[in-house]
Amino acid sequence: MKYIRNILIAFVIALVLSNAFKAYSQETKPEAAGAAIQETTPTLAAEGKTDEKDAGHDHAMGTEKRFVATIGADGVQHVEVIGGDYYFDPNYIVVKVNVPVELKVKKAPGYIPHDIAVKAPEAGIDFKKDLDKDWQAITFTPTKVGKYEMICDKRLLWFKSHKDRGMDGFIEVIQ
Ligand SMILES: [Cu+2]
Repeated sequence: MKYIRNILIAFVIALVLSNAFKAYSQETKPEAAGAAIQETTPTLAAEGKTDEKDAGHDHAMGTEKRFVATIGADGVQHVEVIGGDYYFDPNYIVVKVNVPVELKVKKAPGYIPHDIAVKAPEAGIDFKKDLDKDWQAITFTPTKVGKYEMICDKRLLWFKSHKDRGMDGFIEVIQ
């Protein structure tokens, strides 16, 4: 029994490592492309250390997916967000101030762990939840108009954070 378990563990480790390697080689690919290497952006830009938000996104879901919440018959703004590798859908949520929000979150299929976090206690929004394959509800009432960052704060070893990979969005609270 122990033997089988060890094989399983080794398999999972190999899977994680191979995925990490794949992600890493995808990241470094632009540097290897072509002879005109002087023309391309310096290596530092590929590290995701740039200030321009979009430059750090190396995934297909870099575009904004906006969702404007409406107030339901129950007086609550219902919002659903799915997090996957490496995106939030939607990634730009607009809610009204001083109206309760029920944010339902879940994880898209896949073995990479993700969470969703907003740290804006000054606006009544302060949560962090590990995403699960089942829907989980987060409730809060935004109390201050503004734009608050929503991220996945996971990171595998020394690789780029999930936030830098695209798990980065906003909750905008409007009047
Ligand atoms: Cu994540």
